[in-house]
Amino acid sequence: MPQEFPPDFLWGVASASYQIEGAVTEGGRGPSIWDTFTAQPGRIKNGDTGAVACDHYHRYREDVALMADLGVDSYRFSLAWPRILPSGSGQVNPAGLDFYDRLIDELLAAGIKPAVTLFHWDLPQALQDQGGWESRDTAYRLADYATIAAERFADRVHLWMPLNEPVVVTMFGHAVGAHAPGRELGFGALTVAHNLLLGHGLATRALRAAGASNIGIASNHTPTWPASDSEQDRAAADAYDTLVNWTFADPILRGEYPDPLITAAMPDTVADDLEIISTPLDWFGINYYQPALVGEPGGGTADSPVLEGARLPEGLPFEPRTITGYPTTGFGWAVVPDGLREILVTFKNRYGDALPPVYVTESGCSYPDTVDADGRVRDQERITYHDGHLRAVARAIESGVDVRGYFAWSIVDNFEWAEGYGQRFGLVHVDYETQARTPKDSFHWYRELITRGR
Ligand code: PNW
Repeated sequence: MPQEFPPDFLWGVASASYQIEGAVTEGGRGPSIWDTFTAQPGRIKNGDTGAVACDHYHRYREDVALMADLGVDSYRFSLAWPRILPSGSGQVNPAGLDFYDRLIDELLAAGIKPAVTLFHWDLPQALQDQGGWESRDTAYRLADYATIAAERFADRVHLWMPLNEPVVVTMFGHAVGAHAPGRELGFGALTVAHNLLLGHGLATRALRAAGASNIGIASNHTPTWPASDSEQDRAAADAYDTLVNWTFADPILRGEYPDPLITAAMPDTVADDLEIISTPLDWFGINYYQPALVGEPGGGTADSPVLEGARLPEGLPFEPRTITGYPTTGFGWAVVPDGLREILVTFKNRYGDALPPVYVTESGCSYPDTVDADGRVRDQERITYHDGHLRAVARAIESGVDVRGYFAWSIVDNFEWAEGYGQRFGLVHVDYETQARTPKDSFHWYRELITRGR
C-alpha cells in the first residue's frame, strides 16, 4: 500500500488540549467551559472530567518520545486558550506560552512537525460568561488570541488551524446540548455557526498578519446517504447534508451559504462577513468518522448512536437512522472506510479548483482495549480500521484529490467528551490509575507502515 502515497505524504497523529493535558488549575490556566460542564452532575458518563486526563502537561516529554518512536512526521495538538489567556482576552499568561514553547521545541528536536489547532472546544469560561459563541465578539477574541499564538510560535509551526469541527460545536454544544456549554437552541444555533466561521476567517487573517503560513481548518464531514430511494428520504438526506456539511464548507470555499434560508438566519452583516470567512486557505482539513444515513422524519427509529441521549429539536426535516451491515466501533459508530474516499471525492467534485490541498486531520475508532498479561494490547480492529481508511485515501488520490497527509485520532487514549474515559481511541493505551502508557498493536503496525512509506 505505501507506494500509492506520494513520497512527501505527511503521516501524523492528533490530540486536543482538554482531552489529554489535565493540570487544569496549574501554570496559571483559567477555567474553560469544559471544566464547568464536567462539574455538572449527569453531563458526562461516570462523572468523568479532564482534571487529570493523561497528565500530558507533566508527561509531554514521554509522549513526544513515543511519537518519535512511532516515527510520525507531524503531531496535531491544540493550544488551551485558557492557558494562554486565562480570562479569554487581555492579560497573557507567560507560563501558558512557555508550556507550548517547550512542547514545540521537544517535537522539533525529535524531528516532528507541530500542527496547531487554536480552538479545540475549551473556550475560556470568562468568554462564555459574555455570551460565548452566541456573541459575535468571541470571533474577534479568537483573532486576538491567534495573533498572540502566531507572534510566539509562527517560526516553528508547520500547519495552523483556527478551529476544530465547527459543526460539532454548533450541533452538540449549542443545538442539542450534549457538549459544553450545554445550550439547547435548536435552529437558533445557526448564529453560533456563523460566529465560529467569522472567527475562523478573522483568525486566519490575524495569523497571516503575524507571520504564520500554511493555514487551514479541521472540519468534520459526513457523506450522507438517503435511507431509501423515495423522494421523501432523498429530500431529508439533502436537508441534512446542507446543514451539517455545506453550511460549514461553502462559506469558506465559495463565500456563500448553501441555502437562502440559512443566509436569512444570519446577521445583516452577512455579506461582509462572508468575504472574511472565505479568506483563501492554504489547505483544507477533513475529519472523518462515519457516514450518516438519513430518512424522513417519523419514518424510522431515530436511534443514531451519533446523537444518543441528545434531545433533538422539534420539527427537524430529517431523521438520522442506524447504519446496518457494517462492523461497529465501541462507540457503535459504523466502520465504513469507503466513506472517506466518498467525502474526499465529493469535496473535489463540489469545489473543483477552489479546493486547496487536503489533509485528513482526524480519523479513528474506539474500542474497550485492555492490556493482556504479556503486556500487549491486541487491537486488530483498529489496525483494520486505519488500514481500510488509508486505502480509501489512496483511492481518493488516484481519483485526483490532492490529499497531503493523514492524522490518526489519537496518539493516546483520552477524555472522550460526554463519554468520559469509556471510549479509547489511542494508538497508545493509558492506564488512568498509574498513567502507564502501553503502545497497542496498532502503534507497531502504524510505525511499520510509516517506515515502509518513506
Ligand atoms: C471529534 N460525530 O469529535 C473530535 O475532534 C475529537 O476531539 C474527538 O475525540 C473525536 O472526534 C472522536 O469523537 C467528533 O458525532 C464528535 O459524528 C462527534 C462526531 C464526530 C466527531
